[in-house]
This record gives sequence, structure tokens and C-alpha cells, in this order.
Amino acid sequence: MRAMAMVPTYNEALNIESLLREILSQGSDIGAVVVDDNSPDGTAAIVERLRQEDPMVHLVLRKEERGRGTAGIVGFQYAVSQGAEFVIEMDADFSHLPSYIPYFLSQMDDCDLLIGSRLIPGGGERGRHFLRKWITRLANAYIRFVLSLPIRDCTSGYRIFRREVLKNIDLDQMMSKGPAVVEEVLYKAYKRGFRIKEVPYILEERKAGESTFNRKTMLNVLMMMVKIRWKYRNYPPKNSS
Ligand SMILES: Nc1nc2c(ncn2[C@@H]2O[C@H](COP(=O)(O)OP(=O)(O)OP(=O)(O)O)[C@@H](O)[C@H]2O)c(=O)[nH]1
Ligand SMILES: [Mg+2]
Repeated sequence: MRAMAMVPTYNEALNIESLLREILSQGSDIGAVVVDDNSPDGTAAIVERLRQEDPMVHLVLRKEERGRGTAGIVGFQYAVSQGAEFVIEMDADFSHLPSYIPYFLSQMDDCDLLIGSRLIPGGGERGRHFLRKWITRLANAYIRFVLSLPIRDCTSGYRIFRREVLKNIDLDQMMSKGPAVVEEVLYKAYKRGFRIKEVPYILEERKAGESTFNRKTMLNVLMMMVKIRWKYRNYPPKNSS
């Protein structure tokens, strides 16, 4: 398998089947792993049915743990263990359209981490309230400042990692249990000196189901940035580690 999509899910029964079918239709060498935290709506049962139909579909079902952060890490580790050369991180709600995957993969020649970016020319967010768009912008301005990152869209959850990145950022030692894991992974890859590139994409509003985004998780993410900056202040570049 050349590339594996890594999709964390919580209550995505309305989206997951069509999403997986669309991901798999992007190429015969593209598979997917869903990391589900025992969603009460039965997401995992749907994935299990698809897995029996198609060996390119994988399921990691977590019965004890819950959280976007730890789910993403388990998913990355799983994809690396399956030998995927590229790991595509994406949400299950169709805000990250699978049709971008072939184009994104074609852009991997000169980078180790590709960020699907809403905040560079050509990128954007469609179907969203303007306040939500401003939250994206303001949160990114703050995160860019706290972490001193030369990246416009630090909060993007649509990304492709070369497997070397995931093998070199100590995935077994992460702080974030929740969505701040997106920035923690990015910051560690940046400190390690991996080549990071932003490619524009348009985020679509969630197709079906309910968002887990709320004020509390957002404030938690903002606070985590200071902790991340401090914890990794001496995180060494890859050659010296
Ligand atoms: N495994 C797992 N996945 C989760 C958890 N919370 C959220 N997710 C998934 O993480 C992805 C992003 O969550 P969303 O609820 O869309 O949150 P968001 O994208 O930050 O918010 P919106 O912009 O409003 O869509 C989705 O695929 C969710 O199903 C969790 O606790 N465990
Ligand atoms: Mg979403």
C-alpha cells in the first residue's frame, strides 16, 4: 500500500461509508484506517462490514479510550506498521474532500509533510458562517505567534506525512489527548527540520452528523500551545538526535 488515509471517528455513521468508498476510489494503492472510539451510533460496525468486503479498509476499535488526540496517534502508528509510504490525515465529515488526494500525493516530491491549507491563495472554507472562518484565522494567528511557525494554516487537519516523519517524532510521547495533537505533531516535525509545504484546498462544511468542536475544546487547544512551546523548546533536529 502506497498511501493510507487515517481517519479518526466519533459518531460518523452518516458519513463513514461514503467517505471510505470515495477514498478507495482515488487509487488502487490507497487504503484507509479508521480509528473509532466505540461510537454509540455504530460507526465501527459499518467500517467492519466494509473491511470484510475490501482488505484495503482497516479498523482500529478502541473500547477504553476516547479522544481525537490519542486516536490520531494510534492511527499514525498503525499506518506506519502497515508499511504505508504516505499517511493521509483527514476528518470523516467530508470537510476534507477525498478528491484532493491524488493531487496532494503528486505534490510530495519536494516535501515530507504536506499541509492542505485554507489560508494561502487558492485555499478557503466553503459553507461556513463568517464567525467560524474568523475563528480559524484568529486561532492561526495566535498559534503562529506562540510557536513561531512559518506556516499559515497550523490547525489544518488535512495533511500528508511521509512515513519517515511519523517514525521520527516520538509518537509514543505526546502530551495532547484532544485536538491540540494536530499542532503538537506539526511542531515536532518542524523542530526536527522536516520539509513542510502548504498546498491550497477548500474546506467544506461538515456533510452530516455533529461537530465535536466547542468553546471548551478551542480554549483548551489555545492553552496547550504554550505548553507545547515549552515542552519542545530543546527538541533537536533529526540529524543530531
Ligand atoms: N476517535 C475519535 N475521533 C474523534 C473524536 N472527536 C472527534 N473525532 C473525529 O475527529 C474529526 C474532527 O472532528 P470534528 O467533530 O469534525 O471537529 P472539527 O473538524 O474540529 O470541527 P468542525 O470544524 O466543526 O467540523 C472527525 O472525523 C471526528 O469524528 C474522539 O474523541 N475520538
Ligand atoms: Mg470537522
